[in-house]
Amino acid sequence: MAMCTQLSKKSLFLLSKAKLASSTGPVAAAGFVRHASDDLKSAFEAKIGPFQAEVKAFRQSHGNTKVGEITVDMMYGGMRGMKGLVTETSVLDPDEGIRFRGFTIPDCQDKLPKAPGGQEPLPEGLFWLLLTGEIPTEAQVQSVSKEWAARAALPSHVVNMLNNFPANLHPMSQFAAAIAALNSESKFAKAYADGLHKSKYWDPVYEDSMDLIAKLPVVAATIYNNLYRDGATPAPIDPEKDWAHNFTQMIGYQDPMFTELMRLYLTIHTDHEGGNVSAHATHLVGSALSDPYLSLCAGMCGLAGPLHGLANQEVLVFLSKVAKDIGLDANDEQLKEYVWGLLKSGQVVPGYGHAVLRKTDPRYTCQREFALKHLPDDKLFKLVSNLYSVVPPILMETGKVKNPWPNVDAHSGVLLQYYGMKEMNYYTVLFGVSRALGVCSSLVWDRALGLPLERPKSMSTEGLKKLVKA
Ligand code: CMX
Repeated sequence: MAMCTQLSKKSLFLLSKAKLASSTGPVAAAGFVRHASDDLKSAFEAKIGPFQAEVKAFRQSHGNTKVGEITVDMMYGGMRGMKGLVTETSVLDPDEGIRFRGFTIPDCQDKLPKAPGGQEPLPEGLFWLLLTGEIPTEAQVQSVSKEWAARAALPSHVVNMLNNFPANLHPMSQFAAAIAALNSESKFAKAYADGLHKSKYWDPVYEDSMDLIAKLPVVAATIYNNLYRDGATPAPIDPEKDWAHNFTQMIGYQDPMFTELMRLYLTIHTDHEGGNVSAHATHLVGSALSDPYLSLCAGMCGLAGPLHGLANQEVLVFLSKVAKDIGLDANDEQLKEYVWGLLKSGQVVPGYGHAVLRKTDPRYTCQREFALKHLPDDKLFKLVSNLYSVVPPILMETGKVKNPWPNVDAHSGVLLQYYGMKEMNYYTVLFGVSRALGVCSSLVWDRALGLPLERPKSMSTEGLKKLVKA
């Protein structure tokens, strides 16, 4: 398995602080010229001090202010609605959907830099936004693309491990295992063992996060090629191209529209505030000062559950069954009967419902808009559209589903199928590559803010009964 293009360590444009302070002019580094103002790490570092001070002052004035009540039902009910976490990168409004640092998905589609000739936002831009709170320039985004290209090579033990997994090991298990094994490279684990001062933890956590994000497309491509392309060697990374472009080339997809789709896909799946399973698991494990590789591995194991990220696979399994059992052209009555049959057999309708959202997921809407633009006559898309009108009234009729509307996973697979990616078991890996951007940026902030070990109090039913009586 060929290693990807790797520039030498020195070539990474991580300028020393002294250099940054004395120069904002162009800097030549390993074949490309960059500007100090394009350096993500410096932009992030500049935010740390002021935000630490803001949080400190806020806690000093309001540390004892109550922000909510906890009921017995919340404790048994998956902590729904319980305010218990602080996450800076994004906020999910039940009726509006996600805002990344205050920006909606349409805002991001409008404002974030695009690839030359492209229309969809580059995930690199969203990562910059999540980490710094600022919309980056094109030059800043290009600088992130180059940096990720330079950090992408996998250590040989991870390549060997991936190449030796049995074909019946689910792609998400392969993905999570490879991420855990990558922690041989952890700069944080090494720095911690060497006695790094806690005020500096964020630095190697940032470095690990950048390395990890850079390597994920190579891991994902190796899994894809091993399982579905007879072990084809991933194409070498082009340091002049963006992260999503390099990924699509590595898995052998040449259609520029698939690359555009991937840019959108890898942008919209990044972050969904802090309480979802993958984000919460990553944050929780990171709070034990497990390195970013181990923390993300935990998040990916959570993403692999059918009520979370695996729902994108489940949706395609469901659509394929519908097509097989009643046909792609099934009418509304047939679809209604089919959906009721699923519910009566005690199963969920995958891709519908949400623990927080109470409207159609804007991530669904933007994928629908992509489909209306690029594949309006696709039969599978039409089936998905028909289900959009059939399923919500049925879920409402059950009287118990709090959100009958479609979520992100109801739409993503159809777009992938259209461009030839038929392997539905693989879909959650794509979600995972994207989710890493959100949860890693939160992880870096967790360490910059010095957030402690997470350890909520749990109670037994007996103890809770006594508490309620008292
Ligand atoms: N189909 C059938 N029943 C559903 C349902 C669906 N799509 N969504 C919710 N329900 C049921 C729940 O299972 C629950 O039933 P019980 O009371 O019998 O246990 C009841 O409705 C109430 O659930 P809720 O409060 O509306 O939803 P939750 O917050 O408990 O669960 C979620 C949220 C996403 C797990 C749920 O809607 C679901 O299972 N959806 C299908 C799977 C899916 O699409 N997951 C992906 C979510 C997005 C993501 O994370 O990627």
